[in-house]
Amino acid sequence: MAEIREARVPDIGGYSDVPVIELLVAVGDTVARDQGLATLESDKATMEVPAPFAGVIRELKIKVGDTVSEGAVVALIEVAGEGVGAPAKTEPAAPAPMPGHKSGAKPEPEPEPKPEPRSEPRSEPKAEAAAGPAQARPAAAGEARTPPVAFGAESILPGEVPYASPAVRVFARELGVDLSQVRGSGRGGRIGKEDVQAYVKSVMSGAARPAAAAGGGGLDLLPWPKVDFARFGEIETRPLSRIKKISGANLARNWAMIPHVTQHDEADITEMEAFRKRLGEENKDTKITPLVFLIKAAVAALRKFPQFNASLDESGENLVLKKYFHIGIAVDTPDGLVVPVIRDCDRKGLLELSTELGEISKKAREKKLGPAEMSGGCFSISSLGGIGGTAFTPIVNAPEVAILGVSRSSMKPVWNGKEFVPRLMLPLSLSYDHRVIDGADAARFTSYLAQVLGDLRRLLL
Ligand code: CAO
Repeated sequence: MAEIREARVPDIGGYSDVPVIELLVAVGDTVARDQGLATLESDKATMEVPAPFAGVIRELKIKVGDTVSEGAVVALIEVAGEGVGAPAKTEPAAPAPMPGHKSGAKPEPEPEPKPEPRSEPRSEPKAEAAAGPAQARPAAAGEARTPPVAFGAESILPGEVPYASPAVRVFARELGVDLSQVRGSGRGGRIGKEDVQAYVKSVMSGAARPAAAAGGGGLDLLPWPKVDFARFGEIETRPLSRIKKISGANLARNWAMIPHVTQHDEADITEMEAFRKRLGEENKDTKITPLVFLIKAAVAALRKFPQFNASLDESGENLVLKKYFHIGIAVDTPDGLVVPVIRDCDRKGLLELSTELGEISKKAREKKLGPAEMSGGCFSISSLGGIGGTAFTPIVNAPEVAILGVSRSSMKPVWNGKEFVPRLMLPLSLSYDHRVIDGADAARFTSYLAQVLGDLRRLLL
């Protein structure tokens, strides 16, 4: 006899008003017990609401964009089975906890499932959850508890990428796909089912090679050291900010996947600085820093060396050359590094760029940048010149192929052929993807940059 029962959001570890980002089923679908019904995403974790019992989805009570808390009804499921009570009666299923979260003292018909062992690098759903609809079985009487869904904030920690929902992980595991090899096309690099499918297709067509098959490929790194720091003294543990988690995951990938080399150089900006000061006096309402001159000089160098204004495509076999000049600027915020993009820098003057730079820096620090304002960059500049230092090695912001690091200018004695003269020298550090750019080209690029900064008339050429 059929019975309509409510599937509710289980204990999600104290989170409330968590956005629904994905519905994993539709009305009329047959679902297995434990199968994902919807994906929730808080600022710290992605969680999947599992079906507490097998059956047919009769009604969905939530939609993408809603926010939900523990106990919210997600769907009405028609459960077929014996002894499940009166037909068409609506009966809530007791929400059970996610792993690692304590439940109330309700009598449970099944033994408490063990949470995933902490030592596992990535949380994976139970094998049972991988059964899928084909192996759906009717729920037995009293079988209303929700098994754990393995997910937690740690799922997006830099060391724990990739970022994918449990359903996608199950799907990938069924196909034997290592998710760390898959590029996510979703928000924040989230991997969807279609990304896994695209990866499988590219492997089958020979366009991509799994790391393990690449002969000595794969990083095969030691696990992160586990240290009980409290044994050595007093400690305090603070969670990483969301920005740090996301940028950390990107930086780790870029550092691991791009063969980096950094070319160092110096530009004589004595005349440029004199001009900048004059411009500042004439335009007291606008803060004009050396950075806007660097943006213009970078555009000139990108024009002259188009392979720097490029990206490798997904196959890694083609270089996509860009005819536009959108420059990413690394901005230091209290929560971490963000890289807003200033568009069409070739068409903007120093004053317009200064105004825009001020606006995006302010927006970045107020956490008001939208994803569109941080995408589409061709080349990035990371300036630590306002702070100090003589050189550093910035990490290329993939899929760009180069990034310019700028340190603090200082007066130096420079030999002019007859004598040492005091000149204001600006340190430049260009990191580049050596798969695309040769060392000689990098040296030409920084030399040209230095020439342009040394004599701004070259911008007119
Ligand atoms: N040499 C000497 N002085 C410099 C300089 C340089 N290379 N670059 C900037 N300055 C001066 C500026 O002229 C300004 O001087 P005044 O206060 O006298 O006007 C002062 O330093 C502060 O500049 P600023 O940092 O506020 O402005 P900016 O345009 O140079 O940079 C921004 C803007 C947003 C890029 C910067 O504030 C920032 O966030 N930098 C950090 C980027 C970062 O974290 N990179 C690391 C990434 S890798 O982890």
